[in-house]
Amino acid sequence: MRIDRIELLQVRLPLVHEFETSSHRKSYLEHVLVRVEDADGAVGWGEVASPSGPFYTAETVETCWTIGSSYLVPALVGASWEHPRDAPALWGKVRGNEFAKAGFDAACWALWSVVEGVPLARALGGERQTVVAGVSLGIEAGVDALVEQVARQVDAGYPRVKLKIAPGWDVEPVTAVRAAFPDLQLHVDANGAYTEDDEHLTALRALDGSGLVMIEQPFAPRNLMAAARLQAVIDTPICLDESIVDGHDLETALAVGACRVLNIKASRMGGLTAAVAAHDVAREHDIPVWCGGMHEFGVGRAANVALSSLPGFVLPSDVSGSDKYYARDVVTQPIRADHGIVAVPWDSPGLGHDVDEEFVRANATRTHEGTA
Ligand code: OSB
Ligand code: MG
Repeated sequence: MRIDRIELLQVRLPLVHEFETSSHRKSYLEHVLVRVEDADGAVGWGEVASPSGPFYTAETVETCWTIGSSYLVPALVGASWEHPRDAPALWGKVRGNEFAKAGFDAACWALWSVVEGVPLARALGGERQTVVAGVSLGIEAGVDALVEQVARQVDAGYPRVKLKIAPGWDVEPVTAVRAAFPDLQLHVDANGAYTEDDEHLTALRALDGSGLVMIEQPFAPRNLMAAARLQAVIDTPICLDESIVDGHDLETALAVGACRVLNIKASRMGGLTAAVAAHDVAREHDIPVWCGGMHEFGVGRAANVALSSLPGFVLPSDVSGSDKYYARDVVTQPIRADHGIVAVPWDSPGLGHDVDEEFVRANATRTHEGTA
């Protein structure tokens, strides 16, 4: 396989509802779409889902644009490869920059599955034709507003709700949501905002009594030992997100007992190839996994749905319908959840969703082209 033309399109879409995490608040997202084309005109799309600012990880849209246009486009365009799992080796000398790489890796998988005539889910080793979606709710102005948001999602049929927490916004909102929804699968995500200070540890240990499915990323990404120490004294499983960027991180986390659940994000790990490998390792260790989200547009969301169809993804994934985030999406059949169930495209080749190129181009804030 050989890609003759690569186009990068930075696209900006407003969020239906502002989203706040422990680090920042956002009202729109700006992702870079990667469009790859072979000599026969077959096309594959990938999405670089980096947040705008360096708060989730070190990358930003700007760094992804620079790395993508200066290093990844030249590494991929005109190169020959057999299978998408071989594509990451083309940019193997580029360190870090996983979000940027992930968009290119996904575009290769999408193109390859189009050319081979197989749905992306099957190309990745997926086995399920539906996946269960959970929703992720940001920090709200107050507890009442949060309970109202949870009620909306429960009414929509989502079986699992994750709440963003931060020091000072933890025990109180979680207790209120738990009181209102005693049987809901509930989990919290701190995005690394806690330390091992007494006050923080007291709050985290208090959450242990709330019947949470997991506590996600309590401590800073590299602080695996803090996660291991907390996991040793609480019953609630700790899930890692930001901490696990490659297979070595996963090996270390498992060895020190830093997590009992893994959030797999292709974006965070440099692509679908790495995500599938992490899934395989987690499965060997009996670690349940689920697919995290980065508020992806339809291209990235469709790839996440395909990934979630692999057998180790046994917990609900953050692949809620795109209508929760965007009034209009970049694909013409937006991803929809029906009572928390999302259909995996199983009969059409590639992503299984057509990209609305006119809409993408109309909303592109900049473009770049590389040809062989
Ligand atoms: O930690 O999962 C996270 C969004 C931006 C940055 C980090 C995270 C998130 C989400 C989004 O929780 C969930 C979704 O896309 O549905
Ligand atoms: Mg997370």
